[in-house]
Amino acid sequence: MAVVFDRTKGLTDVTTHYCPGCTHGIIHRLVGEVMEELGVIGETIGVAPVGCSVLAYKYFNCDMHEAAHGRAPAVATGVKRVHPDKVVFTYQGDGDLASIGTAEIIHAAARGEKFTTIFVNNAIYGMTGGQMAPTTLIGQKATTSPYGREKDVQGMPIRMSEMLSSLDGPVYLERVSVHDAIHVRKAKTAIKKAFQAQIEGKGFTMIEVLSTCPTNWGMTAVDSLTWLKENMIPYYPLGVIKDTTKEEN
Ligand SMILES: Cc1ncc(C[n+]2csc(CCOP(=O)(O)OP(=O)(O)O)c2C)c(N)n1
Repeated sequence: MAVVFDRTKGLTDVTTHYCPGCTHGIIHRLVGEVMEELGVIGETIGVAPVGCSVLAYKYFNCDMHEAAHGRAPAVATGVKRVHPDKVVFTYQGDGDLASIGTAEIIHAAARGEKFTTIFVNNAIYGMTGGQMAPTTLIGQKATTSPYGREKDVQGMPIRMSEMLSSLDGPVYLERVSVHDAIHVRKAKTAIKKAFQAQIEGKGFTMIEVLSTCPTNWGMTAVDSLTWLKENMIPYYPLGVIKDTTKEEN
């Protein structure tokens, strides 16, 4: 019988701990497929964050390094500088990257560190029980904003990709989504392009992936995909935010 779909060799043969409907699994698969298609599984070192994807080191079939909360870009900086021939990526949630780790990502991007960040923006702190993140939308309920986020109280959500695009260091920043099949394919294309840019020795690359958290959003898996599309994309527009990969180094 013909094999029409197989698990990527970029992932280990381990059942993940993610909640039903969580999109971390899809994003893991895309990163795994990209590593496999580029033939770099054995050449890649990933840095796992603190957050729901804290156990990512068990799921990716490449070498992995754990980092303290928000510090993955600092760890990746050290790893990439010691091993400039390796493909290095960080995998970070919005609490990790846009809150406790804001300084690390800004300075790594500003320095143009030559690694790739996969930024999983699900607009909430998932692991710790649904607290407000810097990316939580206005009106969105969280355990620390039970009446919904208010502009005058918590300020406006941060668009990290746009913020980083003001720096000279990043060479490629794109925001993608995984709420339907077409966008999942586009997300993979973007992740592949970022890895390729890194392999070509270009500077900092980041793919922001709009994601769901059905458990902490209090929705079914299907409703959360619709909520993402109708609420997150208008505030976090999809597309290339910065791309200088075709310019000379
Ligand atoms: C230094 C430190 N501060 C706070 C925490 C608690 N903590 C663990 S995960 C997390 C937020 C995770 O949210 P996010 O990065 O958005 O990832 P998600 O769980 O949604 O995938 C926090 C605040 C911690 N582990 N370490």
